[in-house]
Amino acid sequence: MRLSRFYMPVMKETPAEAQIVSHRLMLRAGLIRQQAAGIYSWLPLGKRVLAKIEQIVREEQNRAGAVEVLMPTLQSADLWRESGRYEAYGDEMLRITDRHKREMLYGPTNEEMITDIFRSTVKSYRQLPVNLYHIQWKFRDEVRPRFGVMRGREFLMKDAYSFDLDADSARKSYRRMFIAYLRTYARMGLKAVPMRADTGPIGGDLSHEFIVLADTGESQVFCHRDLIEMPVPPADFDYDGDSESVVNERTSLYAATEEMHDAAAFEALPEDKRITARGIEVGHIFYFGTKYSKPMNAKVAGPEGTDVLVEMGSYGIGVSRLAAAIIEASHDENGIIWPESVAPFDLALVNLKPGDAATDEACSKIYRELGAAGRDVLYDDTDERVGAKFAAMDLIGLPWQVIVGPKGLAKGEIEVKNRRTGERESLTVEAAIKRFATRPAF
Ligand code: 5CA
Repeated sequence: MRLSRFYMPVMKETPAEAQIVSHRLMLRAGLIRQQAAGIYSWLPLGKRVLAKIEQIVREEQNRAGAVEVLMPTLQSADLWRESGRYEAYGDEMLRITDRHKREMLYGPTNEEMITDIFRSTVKSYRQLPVNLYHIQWKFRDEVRPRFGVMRGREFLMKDAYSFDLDADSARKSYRRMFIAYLRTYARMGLKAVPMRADTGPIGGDLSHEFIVLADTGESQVFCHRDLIEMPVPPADFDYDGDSESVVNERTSLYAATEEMHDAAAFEALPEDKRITARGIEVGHIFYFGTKYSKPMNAKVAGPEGTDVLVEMGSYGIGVSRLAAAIIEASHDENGIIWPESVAPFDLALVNLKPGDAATDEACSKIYRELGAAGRDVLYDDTDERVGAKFAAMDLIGLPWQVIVGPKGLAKGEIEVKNRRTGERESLTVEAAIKRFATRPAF
């Protein structure tokens, strides 16, 4: 993409309304724009990041055996009356009446709808287990939407729902998602720690929140230091094999959010292993048994011929929140530093002197060849001042900057800058093309 044709409304000033760094940087780098309290448009750079995050989430869900669907944002109130949550959800639910005076709502979550789909299509235990997920916008009329997309009213969530014949296999489904989550966040460059958590309005007695430690996090959390650096299972992890030891290795170490905190158990840890910190909740998984299948009568014919209520769990990831969480975890005083796996473009190509025949030709070659190799290049071909170009590129935080100027070219060289480390390296045009032509595996 040529910057001269792109739409990237960066701001020099720090927006006054933004209290945390990710919100400030998302506004300044032109990723999002507020439309109403807690409701945002995603501008091109933000949209690209969101798509990258979604894709990682999707790949890891698929790998763990979950199957993608897409349910609507609008739901019928009747379904929620069946589960008893229509009244219970209270003011957080956005209620809508259609022209026929039918009561509808903008979905804050989808347990009821997926249970309805399940009960009308799955009849036998032989069809189990099933895990269906979608990536869809949700609406929760939060009392205090704040920090940009971190706590929005409209936000993008991945929500998966598992159906099993009995508690044992439901716990297996839960562990699959637990492991998929570890991989998902690690691929985005995040260290997310699973912690025992309160189940809130979703319900059930077993749940883990996945927490990224950050000073600006909304939750107070307590955990064992060893959890932070623990390596995650590999891409070829056998989901049909032993998931218990991976999960137990983690759940046997202390980690809890404030609501579930057991001060005595925490104090019993050696002092140098105790971490008390703020955290961002980037995911939450639940096992709630028959909480929805029972009132909604979701049954299958069991092996003995009698009907059995299915055991369920649900598994959420805050997709739009992750864009902000990644920035909280990865930025410096000049702007965002995107991990390569979620960067809106793979690299920036900066032409220091557009109009100069040699720089134009070198840039055009790099742009075309890397484009043909499937890499996403943002080519700054504008007449901006050099200082402004560098400031904008640092602000938007692409992992690499390939800088082409007449002086270097006269010696046959261009410069490659690593945004994270600031390290610079001189290379020939050919060497730079070779370096960036293949997309690394994340
Ligand atoms: N049905 C379950 C799991 S599918 C559920 O709704 N869980 S949840 O309420 O915990 O939400 C899942 C994830 O969505 C959270 O972990 C969080 O990362 C994200 N999330 C929740 N509320 C918001 C919000 N207001 N703004 C941005 N992200 C949010």
